[in-house]
Amino acid sequence: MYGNIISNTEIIVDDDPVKLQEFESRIASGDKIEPKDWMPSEYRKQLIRMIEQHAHSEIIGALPEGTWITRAPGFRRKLALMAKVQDEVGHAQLLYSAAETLGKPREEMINDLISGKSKYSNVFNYPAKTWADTAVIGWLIDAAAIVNQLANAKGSYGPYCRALERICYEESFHLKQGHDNSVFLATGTPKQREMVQDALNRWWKPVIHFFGPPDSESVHSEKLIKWKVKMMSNDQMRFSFFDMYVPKILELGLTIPDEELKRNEDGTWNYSDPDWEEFKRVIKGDGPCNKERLAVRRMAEERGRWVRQALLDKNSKYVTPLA
Ligand code: FAQ
Repeated sequence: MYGNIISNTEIIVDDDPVKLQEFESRIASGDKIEPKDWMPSEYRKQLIRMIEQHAHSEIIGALPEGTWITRAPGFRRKLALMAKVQDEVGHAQLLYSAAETLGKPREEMINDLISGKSKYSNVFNYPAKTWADTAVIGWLIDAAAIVNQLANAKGSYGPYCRALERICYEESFHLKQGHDNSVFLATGTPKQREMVQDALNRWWKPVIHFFGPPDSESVHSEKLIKWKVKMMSNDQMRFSFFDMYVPKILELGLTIPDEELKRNEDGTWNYSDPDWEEFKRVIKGDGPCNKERLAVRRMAEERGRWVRQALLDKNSKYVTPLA
């Protein structure tokens, strides 16, 4: 038996070499792979890992900004932030559905998140200390996410690409909301400028980490790029982000907290060591907010259990029969 799922997520690693070759030719010719198509077990496993981590990142990503909804200055900003946070949770729904097409049940994914088994993006383990942090998250984290997602939306797995395409439309609005808030603060009073500069100083390193370790240390990139799951390497994404956003940050009169940041003639960038040891600690669960984030998620799971049970119970007084 080759490359079949033998339980929900346990996978036999041998793959039929003939089928593997056909699969790789389809990918090379630009075909999309769909859930019922044959795929190597490693492709399935890697997609589950990546899409699931992405889904967790969206749901946990709602938390740092979510704490600012009640404190956002003015009703219009509260409304915009509430809509943005709601969108992020919606993205998690789309992504969990895409991951489910590969055979891993949603409940198992959620359990792996709250037990700490699954990873999610490093950036959401830092606190949003002031209103300016929400501006910088909305602008630069969403921008970083768009660089990644626009590229991967052209990848090989149909359900993930379609989810990413829709997500990118919404993230583009988020980016405008974050940019608008950042411009407002950067062109405001000296105190407001100081707030947004402080926030940029706090978020710069986590944003650099966001794209993953340098290519020389990336574990999965080679095969993911070969199978068109990742359409750019970690460094290519990071450099593309620098190309687009460094000029925009400087345009606002802000200072980037890295004196060594410089574009080279070949399109690569020099930047100071952003403390990759910190990155490793944070993604292993030892960042400033990891415990708090998972505790909130665990509480939400526990508090929502009665709703899920009521929906599954056909005789429940909470469920109106459809017919
Ligand atoms: N954080 O071999 P590589 C958003 C791990 S959505 C945590 O290079 P890969 C929207 C990696 O998992 C944000 N862990 O990995 C929003 C692996 O560990 P493993 C999320 C990271 O997969 C905005 C190990 O390091 N986006 O922001 C990170 O080839 C605002 C080795 O690394 C996605 O998930 C990290 N940053 O490349 C929401 C996009 N980087 O699993 C609210 C999809 C690496 O072996 C507010 N994912 N690791 O234990 C990807 O494109 C890729 O997974 C990368 C990493 C590029 C993130």
